[in-house]
Amino acid sequence: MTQQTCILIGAPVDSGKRRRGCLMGPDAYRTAGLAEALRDLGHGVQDRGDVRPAPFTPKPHAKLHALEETIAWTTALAEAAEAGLRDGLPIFMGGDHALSLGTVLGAMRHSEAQNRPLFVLWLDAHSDFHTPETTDSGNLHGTPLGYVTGRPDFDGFPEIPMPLAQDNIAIIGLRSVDSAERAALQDTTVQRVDMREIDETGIAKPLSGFLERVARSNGMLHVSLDVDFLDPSVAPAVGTTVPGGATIREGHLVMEMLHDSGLMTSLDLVELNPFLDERGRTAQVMVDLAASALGRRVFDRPTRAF
Ligand code: 5AB
Ligand code: MN
Ligand code: MN
Ligand code: MN
Repeated sequence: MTQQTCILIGAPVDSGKRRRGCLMGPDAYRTAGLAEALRDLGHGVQDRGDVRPAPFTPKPHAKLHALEETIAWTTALAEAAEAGLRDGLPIFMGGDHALSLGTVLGAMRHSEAQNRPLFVLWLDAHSDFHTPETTDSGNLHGTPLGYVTGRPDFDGFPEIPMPLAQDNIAIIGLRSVDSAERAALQDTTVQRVDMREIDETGIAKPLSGFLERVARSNGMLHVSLDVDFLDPSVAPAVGTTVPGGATIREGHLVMEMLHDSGLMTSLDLVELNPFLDERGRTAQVMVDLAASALGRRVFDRPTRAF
């Protein structure tokens, strides 16, 4: 197995929505033994501690929640992501999904510098494709894919260098998409895999199609794992539960296929709210999934083509 240098980066972002608690995520991952699990697999592990937002002045806004704070996080996390990618495989311990406004931006800058295309795998019940104009809730954790694809109205956010190509995005696990997001996504080539498709064909088929495209383009691959990708019965510690999610087995299969592919270059673990957890079980599930993505196996078996 290829040894990696895993760079753990705490991103205690709690500004992407109104319900509080995701700021405790990084310490929950530390407590659940993320670093130890990765070291046991033979990887080098560096915990860089928690990122802080750039300085900001909060302003009241009619609709958007904590806009200035979220912009400040985006600025700081994009830099942390770029630096982390230069040194190894960054794993962002969230924090709500607004953190990906920054981490994907940093990955875009890095891939541009490397002259390699960036691909993004979004494992989520939601499509997170809103703009600050289309969101009804005003919660910016529902906007990162809108931002990085260059959708309008992200005033005050760092400039997007070159929008992420729609062809380079797959969203897997969908079961809650707002009508404005649905309408916007319909006009795109973003690969959208909902729970029905997963039930009908299995999760491996659409994922392997996507991974083949990444491999063919010699792409870099950023994976963003939202806790609510999983069914709430196995991952209860999340504010936005939606029934009918991925099983533990589907989650592990995805992670094992990512490992077999050797393609993943950065990983977000987002939306864990330890305040809502039951004796740390969701934190533990997320640590186990991260370990699978970095090579944990029950038995060694010949690596299949993905
Ligand atoms: B998450 C909703 N679409 O915009 C909205 O958890 C939910 O990062 C967004 O996927 C969920 O508020 C954001 C209703
Ligand atoms: Mn999300
Ligand atoms: Mn979600
Ligand atoms: Mn959520």
